[in-house]
Amino acid sequence: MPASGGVDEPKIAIIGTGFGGLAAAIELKNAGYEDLVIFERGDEVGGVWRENTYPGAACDVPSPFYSFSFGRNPKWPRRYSAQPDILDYLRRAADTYGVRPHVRFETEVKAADFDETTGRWSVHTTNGDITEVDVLISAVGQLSRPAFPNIKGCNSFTGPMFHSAEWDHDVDLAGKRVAVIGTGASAIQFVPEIQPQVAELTLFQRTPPYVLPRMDTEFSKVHHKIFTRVPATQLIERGGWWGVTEALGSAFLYSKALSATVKRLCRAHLRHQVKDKTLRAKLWPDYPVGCKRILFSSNYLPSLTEPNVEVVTDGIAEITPTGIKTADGATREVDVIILGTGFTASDFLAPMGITGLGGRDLREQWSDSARAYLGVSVPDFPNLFLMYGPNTNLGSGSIVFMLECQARYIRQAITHAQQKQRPIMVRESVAEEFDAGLQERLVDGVWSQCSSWYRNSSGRVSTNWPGLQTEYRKRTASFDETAYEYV
Ligand code: N01
Repeated sequence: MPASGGVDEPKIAIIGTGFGGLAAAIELKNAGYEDLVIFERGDEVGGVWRENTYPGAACDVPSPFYSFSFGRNPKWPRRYSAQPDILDYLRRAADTYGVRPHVRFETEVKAADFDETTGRWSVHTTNGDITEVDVLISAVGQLSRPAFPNIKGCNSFTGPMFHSAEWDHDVDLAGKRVAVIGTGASAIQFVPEIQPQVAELTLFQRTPPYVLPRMDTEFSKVHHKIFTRVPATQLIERGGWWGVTEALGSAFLYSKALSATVKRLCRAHLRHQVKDKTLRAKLWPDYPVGCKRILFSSNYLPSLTEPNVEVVTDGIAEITPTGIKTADGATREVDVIILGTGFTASDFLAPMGITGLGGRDLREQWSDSARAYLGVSVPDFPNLFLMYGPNTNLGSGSIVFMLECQARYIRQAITHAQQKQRPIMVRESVAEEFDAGLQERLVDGVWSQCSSWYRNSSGRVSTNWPGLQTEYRKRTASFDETAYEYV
C-alpha cells in the first residue's frame, strides 16, 4: 500500500491475460479497483488458448464448466469447445469487463523487486521500463513454457521440428513422413487430425495414457435458444459437469473401488476401439489410473489403427539428421518431427526474477520445490499473489473454477492490506504447516506413483491440489487475517 498511508487505492499489476489474469482483473474491477496495469507478452489476450493453435486444439473439460461462472455463454458451438472459440470467449470477456484498456501488450516482465522503504514493487519489463506498483499478481500459468526433450542429436535434424505449443503452420504435412514424440493431452488431440493427411505417422510413445470417450456434442440453434431463454439449463449442465469431475476426482483420491471402475471403463473403451491385440497391449498403461491425467478422446485410439500409423514403444536413443533412432538400433527416416512433450510446469514463474523482503530470491527460495500458502501467498514476498500457483492444479475438474476462488481470495487480501495501510505477507509458520499438510496427503497419493508433470525433478508433487475443487473453494472462501503479518 502507499507508504504515505491512507486508504488510497493501490496500484496493482497483473502479469498475464489468460483465464487467470482475466479472472483476477475482472474480480478487482468489479470490486472497484481501477488502478490496474496488466502486462502481456503477446499481442492479444488468451494465454495458453492464444498460444496453442495445433490442429484439433480443444478443451477436454466441457465449456459450460470450463468458463467463468459470471460469464456464462449460451452460444458455445460445442460442448467441448475448440481453441478458436475459447480464445474468442476470452477476447470478449476482456472487452465486456473493460479489461483491455489496462493491458500493455507485447510487454514481457523479466523481473520484479520489492522495495522495503516504499513498500512497493518495481516491475521491470524487457523493453526497459520500470513500473512501480503496490500489489503484484502473477498469472503466468503452469503450462506456458514448452518443455523440449533432451534427446541426443536433437539439433542435428535437418527437417522441420516444432513443439505442439509452437505449431508451425507453414509446414505442410500432406504426404510427409511425420514423427510425433509424446502421447499426452496435446498429442492425442492433434494426432487424429494430422493422421489422414500424412504419408506415415510414427508415434513415439514412452508411456500410454488412460483414455475415456469424449462425450462431445454440437450445440444446435435449439440448444442455444434453450440456454438463452432458460438460463437455469446452463446452470444444470455446469453443475452436472462439476459433479462428474468431483466424482472422478474422488475416485483417484479416495476410492479404490471407484478407481477400479474408471480403469474398467478405460479398458472397455480401448477394447472397443482397438481390435488388434498387439497394438492394444502397447496402448494399455501399467501405472495406477489417475496418476497421469486421464485423457478424453473418441478419435485418438481409432487413428492409431490406421495403416499409415506405427506406434513405437522402444525408447528414443538419438535424433539423426534424417530420422529417429530407437534403443533397439532401428532408425525411422522422417521428414518432420513434432514434439508433444509438454511443459515445464514445475518451474513456476520462471524465467522471471522475483526479489522479496531482504533481497530474497524466489527461485532460490523454491530451489527444492515451489510452494505457496493456498497456492497464493509466499512468506517474505509481501503483496505478491499467485494465480494457478503451486499445488492448485487438478487431476479432474475445471481450472477456471480454481482461478475464480483465487481471484476472490486475492481481492479480499488486497482490501485487507489496503485497510491496514501496510503490505501483507503470509506467516512463515502458517505456510510451512499448510505445505506439510498438503505433502502428507500427496506423498502416498496417486500422483506419487508414476512420473508426470505433476511432480518436480525431486519427485515432489508441486503442481496439484490434493483434494477436490469443493475443498479448495471452502478453504479460500474467506481471507484469514491471522495467517498473515504486516511489513
Ligand atoms: O504434455 P504432457 P501435454 N521422450 O506432459 C512425452 C494441458 N492440456 O502438452 O508420459 C519421449 O501431458 C511424455 O511421456 P511420459 C493438460 O493439463 C490441456 O500433452 O513422460 N517422450 C508424454 O507422453 C495436460 O496434462 C488440454 O513418459 C517424451 C508427453 O511427452 C497438459 O496440458 C489440452 C519425452 C508429454 O505429455 C500437458 O499436456 C492439451 C522424451 N524425452 C493440454 N519427454 C485441454 O484440453 C516427454 N515425453 C484443457
